[in-house]
Amino acid sequence: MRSLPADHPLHAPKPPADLERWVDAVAALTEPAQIHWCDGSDAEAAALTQAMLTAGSLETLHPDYPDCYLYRSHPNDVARVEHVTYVCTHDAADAGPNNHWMAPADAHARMDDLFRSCMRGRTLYVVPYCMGPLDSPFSRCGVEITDSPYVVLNMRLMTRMGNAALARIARETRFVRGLHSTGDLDPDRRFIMHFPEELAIKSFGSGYGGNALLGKKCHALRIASWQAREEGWLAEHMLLVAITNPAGETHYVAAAFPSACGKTNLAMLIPPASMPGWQVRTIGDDIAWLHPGPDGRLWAINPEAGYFGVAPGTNARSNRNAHQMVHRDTIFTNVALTADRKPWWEGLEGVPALDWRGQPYDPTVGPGAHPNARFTVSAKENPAYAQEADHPAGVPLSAIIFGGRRRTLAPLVFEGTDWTHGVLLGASVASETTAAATGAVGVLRRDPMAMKPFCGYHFGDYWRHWIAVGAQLTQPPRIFHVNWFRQDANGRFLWPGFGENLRVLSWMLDRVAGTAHAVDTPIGWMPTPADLPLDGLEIESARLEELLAVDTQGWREEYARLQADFAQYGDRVPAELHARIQAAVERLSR
Ligand code: OXD
Ligand code: MN
Repeated sequence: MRSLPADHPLHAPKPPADLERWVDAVAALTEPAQIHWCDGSDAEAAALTQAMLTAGSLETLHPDYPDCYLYRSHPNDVARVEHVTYVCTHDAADAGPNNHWMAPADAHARMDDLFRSCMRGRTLYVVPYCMGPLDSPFSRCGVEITDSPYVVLNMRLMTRMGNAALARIARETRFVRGLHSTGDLDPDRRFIMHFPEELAIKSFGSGYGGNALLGKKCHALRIASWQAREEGWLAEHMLLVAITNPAGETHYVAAAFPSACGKTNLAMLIPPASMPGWQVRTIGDDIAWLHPGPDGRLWAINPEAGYFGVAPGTNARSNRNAHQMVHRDTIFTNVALTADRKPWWEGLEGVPALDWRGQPYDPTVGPGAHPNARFTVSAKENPAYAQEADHPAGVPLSAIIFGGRRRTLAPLVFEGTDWTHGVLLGASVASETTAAATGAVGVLRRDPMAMKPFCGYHFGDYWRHWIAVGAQLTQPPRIFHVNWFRQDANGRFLWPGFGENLRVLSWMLDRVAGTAHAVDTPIGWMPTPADLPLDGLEIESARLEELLAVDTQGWREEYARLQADFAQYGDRVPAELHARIQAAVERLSR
């Protein structure tokens, strides 16, 4: 059944026998017209691109955008679909109330029915990939079988894909099996199933982003979080940055925010002109795998090799690096087009001619670009790309930041008093929902560690595991909570955000160095306005006071809500977290 394309390099590694058997079994079920083993070469990408252009499923853009293409997904298939995303463990309790659950046998039967004959007339692509540097002991491999050339092209940008990954798989033999078909894009026949005990994923009926690029959310978060617990590490929804201060010292920081809360912008932050000598370089913008090191520090790698970033709002002011890097070798999904075929989205100047559906743009009908329109681009195109992203050992973390999008209550920044308190800060993250997932936008929901849609097991066990990992660290990173999104009564943002966020990061790094002052409050350590480096920033002192105030009554109510939210996780919630809430509530009541 296996047929190599004519231009397949002679040095293609021999796949392990169980991979070949799996591909044969999937082919017998799905009945593709042909099978293509992806080698990851430029020639392969060029051929796939050409075939999609000929078929009309990709479009070329203005010559100012060399090797950039536009893809329009089906209008019913524009975001992750959490309501049909399942974790299928033998014991339902292991998936936890934070996941939808189905018994593995039932899930396999349902999915196999959907997959039966679904690739007739299509090509089955075998996509070997490695999450993380090819030579890192922390990296993990997978193979995605898909019938979507768009998925192949995206996986090539987002992961280390092709022969090199296959060679590692042949050596290691253990890999995550991801089976994907766009099916008929019928939303009623769309499911994203995870089988962590089998290291397997089955995704049917969507061709979009996190539903279809199985290396990303499905493998690197849901399956990897399970694997990480078994192996003693953490798979997290975090960006990773290298921050160098004017003295030339570099610190590595990881930050978890819910989807579309500015992780990509923070990962590519441009220091304000009034902070000369600072430099921020990007290691990752979405996912970090964290390992306790033999030196008692926490070491991080970015398992991805590219960015699948939200386009709307990206411009030279909000994210100059991203704006610059999406001018070549980029796949745009669901953006609008100007009359001269330049990609366009809200936040850029001018108006488009065609909206994301390809219809003449009419602002009374809706936005030009879909609010979850994306760019896919290799991380190497980022002018601020950090070479450390390829270090097999990763980078040691000085700080971890949690945050959410909250109009009220959560101050600009506060710090956990120790690792366990930091775990509570992560577990209490809440954020107003965005367009990255289907469903209402702007509703406050609890999103612990920004992992609500991505943790592959019971949150109570997950927090326990976080505490256990911390217990192995003699030099743990400090843990902070931020909120860039506070608004005043008139809906005006209180904090300018973007590059100015470096002021908050600078205070954090001084805390790490032991040189910055903070006040001991019931919710954690907090700077006073005088503690933040604000030279060159014009901001009214009343605003700063509001940003750095602790609303006693509001926090009592918040902790009551948190306890109610924790109640659903029953006695798996670590007693330490209850104790920390209790201590905070007592201090607030004094
Ligand atoms: C993403 C998300 O696409 O979190 O990164 O939704
Ligand atoms: Mn994400």
